[in-house]
Amino acid sequence: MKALLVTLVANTLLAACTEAPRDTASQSSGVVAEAPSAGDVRDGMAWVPSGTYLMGSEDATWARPDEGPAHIVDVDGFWMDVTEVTVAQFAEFVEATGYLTTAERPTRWEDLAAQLPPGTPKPGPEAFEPGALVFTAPSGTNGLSDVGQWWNWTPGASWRAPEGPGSSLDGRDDEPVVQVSWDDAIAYCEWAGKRLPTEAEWEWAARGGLDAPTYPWGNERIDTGDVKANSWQGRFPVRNDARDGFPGVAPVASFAPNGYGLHDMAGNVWEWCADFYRHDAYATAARDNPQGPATSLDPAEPHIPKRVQRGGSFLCHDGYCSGYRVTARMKTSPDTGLSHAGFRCVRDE
Ligand SMILES: [Ca+2]
Ligand SMILES: [Ca+2]
Ligand SMILES: [Cu+2]
Repeated sequence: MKALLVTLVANTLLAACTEAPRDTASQSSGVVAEAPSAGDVRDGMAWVPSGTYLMGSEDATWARPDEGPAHIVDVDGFWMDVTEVTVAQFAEFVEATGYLTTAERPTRWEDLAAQLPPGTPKPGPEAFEPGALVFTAPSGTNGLSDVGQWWNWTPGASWRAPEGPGSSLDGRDDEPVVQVSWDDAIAYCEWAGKRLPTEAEWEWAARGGLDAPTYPWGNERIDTGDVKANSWQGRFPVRNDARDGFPGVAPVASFAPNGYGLHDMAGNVWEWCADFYRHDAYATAARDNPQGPATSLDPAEPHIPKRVQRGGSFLCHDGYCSGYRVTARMKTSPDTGLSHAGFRCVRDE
C-alpha cells in the first residue's frame, strides 16, 4: 500500500476502479458424499466443475489489451466459497491466531524504497504509519486520470475500521472483509485449509456454466432489467444514486448468485487471485490449469510487483471501468489494503 501511496501522490497510480475510462463508452443445500455436481454446496462452498473454455477476451467494444489474447484453458473442478469472506469469518481467524494485517503494521523505508523507482524521495512520516487507502467521493473532479482525487491514504484505516478512524464494524458481520492485503488473504486461506483461486479458476467460476457470457448473469447490461450486482449508478465518482440499494459495501449474498450458486462474482468487492499480474500473461499462458506468470509486470508501474484482482466492486460503473465483466482484470500490489477489495477462497476437494 505504501508504494501505492507514494505513486498516488505522484499521480501515476492506476488502482482498482481507477483505470482510465474506455474509449467507448440462494443456494441449494445438497448433501454430497462423493462426485459432486455443478453447484452442489458443502460447508459454504459450491462445486465448480472441470471444463475447457476460452479465457480472456479480444472484444473490440469491451476488452482492454491485457484481456487478450483469448486462449484455451483446461480447469479441474474445485470448491469455491459461495460468498466473499465476511467480517465475521475474518474476525474468527484473527481471534484464533492473533494475526496482524498489513494495514495494522508500520512500514520500513527499506521495504518501501524497493518498490519505488530509483531516486524517489522519502515521503513524509504519515506514509510509514499503519493505514490503508479509503475511497471518499469528491465533490468534483478535474478529469478522471488522477485517482488521488478519490483515493486517500488514511492512517488508522484497517479491516477493523474500513473507512478510517471513527468507522467500525458494528452491524457489519455479514459484509465482506476489506482492507486486506494479498498477504492477509493468503494467511487466512492457509488457516482455513483453503487457498486463493487462480485467475483461470476465478474466471471459469464467474461464468457460472454459461457460454462465454459478458457478465456472471449473462449478457444483459448491468443497468437493464433487475438489479444484478452491487455497482455504481450515477456519475462516478461524484454522484452515487445507489439504485441497487447500497452506496457502499453490501452484506454478502444480497444479490442473486450465478449458475454455480456463487454470489457477488460481479461487484461488491474486488477479489484477490493467487496469480502474479502481467499485462501480457495470456500470450504465454499454459493450457492445463494455468497458475499465472512467474513474475509480475505492470508497464504503468514496472517497479511494483502486483497480484491479480477480479470481479469489480461497488465503485465500478458501466460507463467507466465495468470491472464486473467476467474477463476484466485488475492489478494491485500485494501489500495494499483498499476499502473496496476483499477475497474468497477455494479448495480442491
Ligand atoms: Ca451500489
Ligand atoms: Ca465480488
Ligand atoms: Cu471499477
